[in-house]
Amino acid sequence: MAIRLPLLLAALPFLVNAQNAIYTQCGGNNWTGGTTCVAGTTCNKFNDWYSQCLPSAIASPASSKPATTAAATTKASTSSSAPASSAAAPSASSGASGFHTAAKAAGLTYFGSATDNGELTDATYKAFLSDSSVFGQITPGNSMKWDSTEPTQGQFTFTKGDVIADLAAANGQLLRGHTTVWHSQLPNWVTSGNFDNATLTGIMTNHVSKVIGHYAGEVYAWDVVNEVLNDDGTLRESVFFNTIGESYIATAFKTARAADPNAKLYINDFSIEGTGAKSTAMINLVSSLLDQGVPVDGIGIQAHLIVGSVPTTLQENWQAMADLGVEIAITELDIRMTLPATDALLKQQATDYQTVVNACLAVKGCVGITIWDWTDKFSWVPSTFSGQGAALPYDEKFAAKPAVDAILSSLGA
Ligand code: 9MR
Repeated sequence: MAIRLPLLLAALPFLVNAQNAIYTQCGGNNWTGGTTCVAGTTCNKFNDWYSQCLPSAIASPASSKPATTAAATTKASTSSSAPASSAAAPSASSGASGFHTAAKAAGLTYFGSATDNGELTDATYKAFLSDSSVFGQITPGNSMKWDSTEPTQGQFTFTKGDVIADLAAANGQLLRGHTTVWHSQLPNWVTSGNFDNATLTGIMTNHVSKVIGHYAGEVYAWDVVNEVLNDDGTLRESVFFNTIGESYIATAFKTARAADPNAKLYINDFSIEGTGAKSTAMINLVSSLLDQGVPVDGIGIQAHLIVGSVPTTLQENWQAMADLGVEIAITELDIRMTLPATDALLKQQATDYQTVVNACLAVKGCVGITIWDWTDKFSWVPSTFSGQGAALPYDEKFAAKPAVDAILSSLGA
């Protein structure tokens, strides 16, 4: 599978003519372009708003899939109801669009995507995000953060967060809450208030209570605290740590549990993908919290990765985390590259996405994977890392990259 797509991509220059090229749009509501795909490809309907020219081998019904298609890595642990092998693409379209369906069949709870309010004005984007065979879970990228929900002390605004929550409900998707206590995207009144310990503890618990309470019953899992560790494994200095001390973490979790007893409560961080000082510190921190009876249900691994530099110790590291008895989730996956995106980089990216998916499938307790949005059109990467981008499985024009097929292959689709 990994070989077939690059070969097709390499053949691209010879295939292009008046017909639609591979991986370009070929239909959908309001689409005025051509609807005929080049030889070797078939126009596949993703949803009412988007059809795309895909390799005919992918588009074919399950029975005609090439024997070389990778079989599912059956979820190591999980329930006996997980199929032992790939439930291969049941229709022409799902073979190209069914991340979540494939993830479920492979034993995960969900495959999801981050999103953001402004992006939802793009009808094609919104329609694909809303396809619950593709994404069974969504995360608001910004609209449940402190600066959005309590920009002025004591005045809570849930308008934007509610849009995402309502969308998840309408689509039948799980919702991840992100995030209540974080050093970043805090309003000035929090960071510059010079509050004493008791006052800031009250402010923090009120915030956690109000926000998680507002969404009680709607959120599958909350990133209760985000990025509390430094890269060397020490606790990050923040207004919360500096004023309250380490206990702010336990207090936030206890408050979250009281606000929504049914939500999974996560500690979320970056650079804890592979083994190392920060991962060890995370394991020690969660172990200590659990020993104290603090209600931590999961560790969120952000996974903002770099093409060609994915750690080799993912599975070992995630298993060590899961061995604590908590869930593991890949919460913000993207794999960036130095632009321009070449065939070689896209091929490596596909392999790297597979490495992440395979590691999650192999670890008992790894319940789901969320990509940090699905299209490069709305990726945070280019504005943060100059000269880098192309980090997501779909490009800025919504065309599938090799990573799409690679992810599906790892998931057994
Ligand atoms: O995707 C988010 C982007 O739109 C914001 O500008 C940015 C501001 O901090 O936050 C991004 O999301 C971050 C997430 O909340 C926490 N982990 C890192 C993510 C990427 O920066």
